[in-house]
Amino acid sequence: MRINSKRFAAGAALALVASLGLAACGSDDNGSGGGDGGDITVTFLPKNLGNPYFDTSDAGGEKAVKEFGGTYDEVGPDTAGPDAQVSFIDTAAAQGIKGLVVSANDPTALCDSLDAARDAGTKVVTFDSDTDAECRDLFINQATSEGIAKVQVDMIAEQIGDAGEIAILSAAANATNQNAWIKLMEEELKSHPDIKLVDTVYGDDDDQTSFDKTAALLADHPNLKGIISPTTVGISAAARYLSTSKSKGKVFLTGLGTPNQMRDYVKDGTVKEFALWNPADLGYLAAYATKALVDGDITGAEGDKFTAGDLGEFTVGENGSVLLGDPYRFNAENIDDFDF
Ligand code: RAM
Repeated sequence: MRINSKRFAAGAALALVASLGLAACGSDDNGSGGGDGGDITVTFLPKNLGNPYFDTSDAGGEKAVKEFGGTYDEVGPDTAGPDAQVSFIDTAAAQGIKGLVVSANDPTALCDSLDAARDAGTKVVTFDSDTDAECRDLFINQATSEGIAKVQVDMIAEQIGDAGEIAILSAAANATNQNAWIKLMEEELKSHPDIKLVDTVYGDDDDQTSFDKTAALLADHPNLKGIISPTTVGISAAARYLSTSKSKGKVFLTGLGTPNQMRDYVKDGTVKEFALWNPADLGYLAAYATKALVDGDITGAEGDKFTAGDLGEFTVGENGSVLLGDPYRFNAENIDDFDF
C-alpha cells in the first residue's frame, strides 16, 4: 500500500513546505520522470475555484510541474455545475495545452469537449472525480471507492453506536466521485441493519448551500443521529452549523474533510473523526502522470509504469486508473500533525 500513516505524515509535511514555499520550489528536472519536461504546458481544471481542497491539490500539481520544468496554469468555474467546465476545456485545447488535469463535475457532460481536446493533441488526465473512461487518457484515483465508502460508514457506525437515523450531505448531484461513494456506502450500510439512511441532500460544493441543507436536515429529521458528508465543502459547512446549534454533540458528523478546515470543530467537540487523503500528493501525482503521457513514456495502458517525483513509481491499473493510496482518519490525537 502506497500510503501508510508515516508516509502520509511525510507527505503532509511536504504539502506544508509546498504551500509555504511554492514560489521558491521551481527547479530543474530532478531526473525522476524521463524526458526533459521542457514546454510541457499543464492546466489544472478543478470542479470549482475557491475550494481549499483544490487549492491544495493544485498546489501539489504546480510543485510537480515546476520540478520537471513545465508551465503550470489553473483555470475553473466559480460554481460546481455539470457543464460549467466545458468552456475552459475548449479554451485549453485552442491554446494547444499539452496536458489537461480535470476533476469532473459530471461523468459525461465534458466528453465532447474532452474528445475534441484529445483530437487536437492534448493529453487528458482526470483526478479526484472521473469522467467515463473513454473520455480521458488516465484517471488518478485518490483511494479505492470501496475504501472511501467503508471508512465513512465505519466512522459513523462507531460514533452513533451502530444504530439510528443518518443522512448524507453530498456535493453536486452529478459529481462522479461522490455518487460512486454514496452507492457503495448504501451497500456497506447493509451490514449495519440498525442504521437507517433517511435522506441524501446536495450542497453543490457551495458553503452557504451546504450550511442551509444542514439546517434543513436537522429540521426535517428530529431523530437524526448522524450526518456523513463526503465532501470537504459540505463537512466544514455542516460542522460550522452544528458547532453553534443545540445538536452539537448529539448529532454526529463525519465524512471527508481537510484538517485545516476541521481543526476547530474537532477541538471544540463538534466532530470526533473524519477522513481524507493528501490532496497535494494527488495533484502532484496527476501532474507527473500527465508528463509521462506527453513524453510518450506511457499510453495509459494497464501495466504502464512511471515515476512521480518524490512519490516514487506507480503502475497503471484497470480502466486506465492510477491509485494514490488509502484514506486516512483524522481525530483529536493526530490533527495537529497536519497542515493542509
Ligand atoms: C470536495 C470535492 C472533491 C472531493 C472532496 C472530498 O472538495 O467535492 O471532489 O474529493 O470534497
